[in-house]
Amino acid sequence: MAVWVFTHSDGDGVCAGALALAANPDARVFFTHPYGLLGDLEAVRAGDKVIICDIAFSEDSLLAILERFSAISRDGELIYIDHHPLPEGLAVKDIPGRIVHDTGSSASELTYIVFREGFSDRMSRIAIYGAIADYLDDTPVISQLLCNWDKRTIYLETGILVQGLEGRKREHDFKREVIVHLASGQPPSMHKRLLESALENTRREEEAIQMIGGYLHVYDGIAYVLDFPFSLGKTAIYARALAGAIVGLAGERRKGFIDMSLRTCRRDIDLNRILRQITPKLGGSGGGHPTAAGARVPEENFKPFIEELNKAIKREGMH
Ligand SMILES: [Mn+2]
Repeated sequence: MAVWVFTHSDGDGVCAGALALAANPDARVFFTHPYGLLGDLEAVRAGDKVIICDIAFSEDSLLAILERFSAISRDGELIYIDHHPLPEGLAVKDIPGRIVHDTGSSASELTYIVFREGFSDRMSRIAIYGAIADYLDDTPVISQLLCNWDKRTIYLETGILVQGLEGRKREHDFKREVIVHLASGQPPSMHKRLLESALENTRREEEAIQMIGGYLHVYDGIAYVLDFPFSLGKTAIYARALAGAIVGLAGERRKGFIDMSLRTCRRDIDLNRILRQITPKLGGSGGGHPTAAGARVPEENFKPFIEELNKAIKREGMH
């Protein structure tokens, strides 16, 4: 019987994966994403134990994924830990397996709660790093865990982790190494390559901040930047801030589509819900969290997409 950990490759996913690995030292760790999960689960054999962290359900393969979950938990064990909003109409009780789901907490916090009994006290900081990485450290559990640490050191370590992972999208071996490092109880700063990568990326970010203004487009409440060679999420944050817009968007052309990240600071706007509504009509897909989300639409539908998005944020913002 094999143990598998499938997790997301961002800061929260890496911390959740490290906690799952610390609790299951024989597990093989793989990185995946909502659209890759179904295919990646093909490697699982009857009787295996599968732990999935920080991977949302993708609407287009939902039924097939639920069937796969059912087969895995029937023959072996399946633990699904996530905090992305569920697709409309799907409830936790409809998902086969052991489901730990809460949109108010990071996947790292939830993974920590699942496995906490076997952990030494020092493992709690991994849950805190992951929570901060997803801007979800303001929860009762994380606040309680933070009491045992110096917040300033924890923030430095989280910064090194997040900045060090930045821009290394497909470097799965490097990220697996970071997971093994964290699972062993060591902090991010003790990993030399991660630390160097963090410093390098932070220098690049400073340069990017100086240059984004030259790429900025504004359409009413939306500030957007296309094909700017930097992190989409961060570019979306700075584009919004520079323009004083409601929503910031950064996109890149890929195989006839625009892949994008969107950010807002407005709590009365739910980007996840808006994107799930408007992108299918434009031949795309989208979703994520209320204030931080992603989407993709065919290149030729980008302008109509911006118009629809603007109408939707204007409507929501009136409440
Ligand atoms: Mn997450």
